[in-house]
Amino acid sequence: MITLFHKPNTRSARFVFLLEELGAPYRLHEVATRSGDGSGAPDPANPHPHGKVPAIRDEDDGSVVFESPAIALYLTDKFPANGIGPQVGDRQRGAYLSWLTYYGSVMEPAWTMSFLKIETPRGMAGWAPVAEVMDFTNRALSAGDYILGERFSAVDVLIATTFAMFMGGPMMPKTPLLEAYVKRVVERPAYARAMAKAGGQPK
Ligand SMILES: N[C@@H](CCC(=O)N[C@@H](CS)C(=O)NCC(=O)O)C(=O)O
Repeated sequence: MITLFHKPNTRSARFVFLLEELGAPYRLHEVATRSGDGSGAPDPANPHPHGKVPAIRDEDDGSVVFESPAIALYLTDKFPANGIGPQVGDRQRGAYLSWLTYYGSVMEPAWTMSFLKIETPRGMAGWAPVAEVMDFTNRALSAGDYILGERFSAVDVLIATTFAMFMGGPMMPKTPLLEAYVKRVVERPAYARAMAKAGGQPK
């Protein structure tokens, strides 16, 4: 049994989507967090070190996992049956790990810098400018329906749900390719089930 520490309309909603895709046994533990306007406070019941969501606890052994790429990897390794996360020995494992990490370490900082209108210091920052990130992503999606080609994976759960929210703004120009990609992902039955349970789309 997986406990997902969750708050509606946040990044944790996409883990309801992933858990639904995986057919994993889970329960939601709704917690309070700080909000962007400075209101709210971390919930002492939330095991995330910074009081953020998502975090999960695996009730089988008490393991706590935080940070979205780590949670995605943990869950797809633990529940491998439907192939949403390429396993060790799969030729796509390397690409899977790279994209999960790229999402957290490159895409998110690039989008945040772009939102804040701060230029990425080349040669110093560990990520790349948003235009390069979007170019790379568009090129990946030109080769197949999903980031890993023809195979839907947990990488798409992270990336497509982000595009669903922000595409069309200056940091994520809308392209027919990205629009079709988002539609393909959010039309999955697990997404509708998850949004009904999560109390709102990821933000
Ligand atoms: N790097 C974290 C980010 C998590 C995060 O910032 N979550 C937001 C909600 S979308 C949050 O909990 N904010 C409350 C806070 O910053 O205290 C991840 O990808 O899991």
